[in-house]
Amino acid sequence: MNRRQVLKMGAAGAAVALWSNSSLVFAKRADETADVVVIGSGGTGLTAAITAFDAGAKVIVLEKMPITGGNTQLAAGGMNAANTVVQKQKNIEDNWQIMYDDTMKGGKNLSDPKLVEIYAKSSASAIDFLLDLGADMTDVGRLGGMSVNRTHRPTGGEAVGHNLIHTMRQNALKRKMDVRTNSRVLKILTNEQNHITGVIVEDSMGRSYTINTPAVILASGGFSANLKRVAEYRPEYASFSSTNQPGATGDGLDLAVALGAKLRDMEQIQIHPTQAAGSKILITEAVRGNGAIAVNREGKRFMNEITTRDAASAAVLEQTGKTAFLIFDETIRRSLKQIEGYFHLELVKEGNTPQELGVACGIDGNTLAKTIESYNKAQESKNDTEWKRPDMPRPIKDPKFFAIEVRPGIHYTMGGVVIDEKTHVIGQDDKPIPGLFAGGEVTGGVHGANRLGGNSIAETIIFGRIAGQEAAAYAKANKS
Ligand code: MEZ
Repeated sequence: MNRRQVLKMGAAGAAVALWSNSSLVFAKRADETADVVVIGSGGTGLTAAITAFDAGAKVIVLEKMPITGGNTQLAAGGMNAANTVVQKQKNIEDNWQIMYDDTMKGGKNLSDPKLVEIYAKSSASAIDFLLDLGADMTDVGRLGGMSVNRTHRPTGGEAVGHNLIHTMRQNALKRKMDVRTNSRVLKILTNEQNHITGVIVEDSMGRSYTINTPAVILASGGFSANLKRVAEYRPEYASFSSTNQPGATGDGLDLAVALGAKLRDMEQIQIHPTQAAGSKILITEAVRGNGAIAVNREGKRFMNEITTRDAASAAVLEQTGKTAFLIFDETIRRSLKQIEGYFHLELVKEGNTPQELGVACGIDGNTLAKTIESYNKAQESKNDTEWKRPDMPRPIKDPKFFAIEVRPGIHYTMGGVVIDEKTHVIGQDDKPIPGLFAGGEVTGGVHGANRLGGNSIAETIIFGRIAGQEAAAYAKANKS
């Protein structure tokens, strides 16, 4: 390496490089300061960062992975919100109380009612916030366990996560915000009173440095990609694979626990019923929401396809081979752009008729044809006497016919650090740890024993905003 290369590296990495006796010595990077440090750059982290920045705080976002976006960038289904401007335009009647009831019921009443109330009441303004940032939330559908259409997503079937993360990255760029990838937080620092004083960070070249800050927002996500940790809480899931991005390992939980944070509901781990068999690809619940049915190897339906995830996963696991086939047609295919991705990944089998499709899947074609015919009758009469599916938006009769084989996969960790209504992280002494805030999947309490599809994106935005506001105000009051 010559001197010019070294200097270039130093500039690119903001490092302090010294040239001594022909050998390269990197000094420890100089300490820095911020009002608010955000750990994680998924939906919660970027929302919190933008909110704190707009409230006047100097913010640094630290992301351990090489790209921003976390699990949010993979989110496909949509974001739940009640009584929104978009629902009103579409004459959909909804209110926070129904969303609250659906969420509590979906979570088997294990959720923290205070958090769920804030969540449901703040959801409409979270949609306004996203529309103001430039996100597309103008289509509304329904996912499992909801009694009203309230899943907001881009019109035309673009995946919600791609749209949101792209919008947030653009907003961060526009504001010239300090967002650092390949930056892992090794430790959160506190003083004798356990007040936050800073973080120690490791950069992409293995150098550590300190950022002095009075406020830290944990937005580091869950641990569904950490199969060892999952198996510690749920040994029966040891052989499952994960739908998550590889960074979802739960390091943020360790950082918080080291400061005395209290955890809750750690054994509540969600299995998503439809991961493509033999791959890690999540087949979004929106495929069922938009009209697909699920059949078993015998060619028969075996559940209400839009029931809650725990019930759907349990039903799939009871079928022969512990897998199922999602069945849809050209009209459903056209209703959701993401389905094209499944074709590109060669996950889809097809036939010109239901019989042909059955043969392609190794299931009896005549039985499959009868199942589809009987579903179409139920769809037409809006009465699914067999499985009581409440919402059947489209029949399955527009050739070609398609199938994707699916099995359950580890998707979401409902447990995490305990927070209060202002996103303060609560310690073992049941008091807030001063200066430590958290939102999103690293926290527990919103989803109880089972999260409804579309409720996590909502959580990231709602609690990301609260954390951003609270941390910025705290930093202002505690700068010294
Ligand atoms: O909220 C989710 O996890 C979700 C909607 C996933 C999906 O099936 O697309």
